[in-house]
Amino acid sequence: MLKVGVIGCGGMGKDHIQRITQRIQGARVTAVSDVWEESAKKAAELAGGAKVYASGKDLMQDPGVEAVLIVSPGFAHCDDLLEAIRLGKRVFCEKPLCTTAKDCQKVMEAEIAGGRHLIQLGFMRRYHKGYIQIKDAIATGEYGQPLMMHCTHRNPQVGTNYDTPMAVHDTVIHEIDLCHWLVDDDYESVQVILPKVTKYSHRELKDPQIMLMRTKSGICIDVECFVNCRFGYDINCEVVCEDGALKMGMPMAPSIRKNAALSTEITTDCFVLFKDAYDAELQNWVDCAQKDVIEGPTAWDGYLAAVTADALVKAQETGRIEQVVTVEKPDFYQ
Ligand code: ISE
Repeated sequence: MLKVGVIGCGGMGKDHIQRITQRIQGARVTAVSDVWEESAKKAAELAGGAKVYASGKDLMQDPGVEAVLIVSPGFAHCDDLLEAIRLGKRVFCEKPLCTTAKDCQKVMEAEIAGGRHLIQLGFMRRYHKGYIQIKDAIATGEYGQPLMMHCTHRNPQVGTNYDTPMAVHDTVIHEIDLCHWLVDDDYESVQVILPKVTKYSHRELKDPQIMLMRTKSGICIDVECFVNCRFGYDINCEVVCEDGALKMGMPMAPSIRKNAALSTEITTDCFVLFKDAYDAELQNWVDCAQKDVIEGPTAWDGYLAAVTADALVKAQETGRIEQVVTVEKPDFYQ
């Protein structure tokens, strides 16, 4: 039984605690920490009585914590990640790895210096059946080389604190990771096109946006990001290859004939759409602890996402094509 400490007991932290306690095999939550004591205490109850600590550093000293889940705000990740690496504890870290590319690099370097793969990043969409089917189909070689990808990422609505850069950091960050994983390629350049703004947006948010990404081998990806689309949480992905086009089966719901109409439900909630993916990613992390490997997204993926996101935010401002300049991918992550 893997003994897990959870750092950060907000909504997502509690969600993961319930997941581990109720649905994941082979793990239990033995300790929790949060800057808000009340939050930590409530989370400890959800886990069926875990120890409560005031900080991630204290929690990691507990010998009853073999592995940690970092679910605190992004700005707090770097220090806890470095401490976990120093102590040799396995980590599942929610996105982002760190808030700056420089900090992501520091974490990669520390992990490489330690010589063991310890960090899995929470890009859970890689565990969604629809994307896995597309990746597997590409790998058969039957459809030739991928040339283009068309994605949509639509939310019914967002809060008034959601602004233009958040379309990159909060939303398209998923496609940034997914697309390079699907075609096993890294990014070369990006551009953002800003269409007419919807009446449902506000001054600080340009919505919708079209984000373009070109990979090193020349695959062109377009992502429509529309976070006030009103009609649902609508996620689509099509990979156009030389000998065929692969479109993800979405929505995963029956089409219903009734009252002289044909309809298919679209959920409005990302946690409903990706529930199974969240469960599968954590189960995989727990299972991998037995084998001392990491199969999911790594610190390299976190670094690449951070550099690509920075370039996209710059492109939102300049309207120009911006280069994605990374260090060379270390052998450790090949
Ligand atoms: C949110 O944080 C997510 O991760 C959702 O998948 C995304 O659709 C949404 O825009 C984000 O705010």
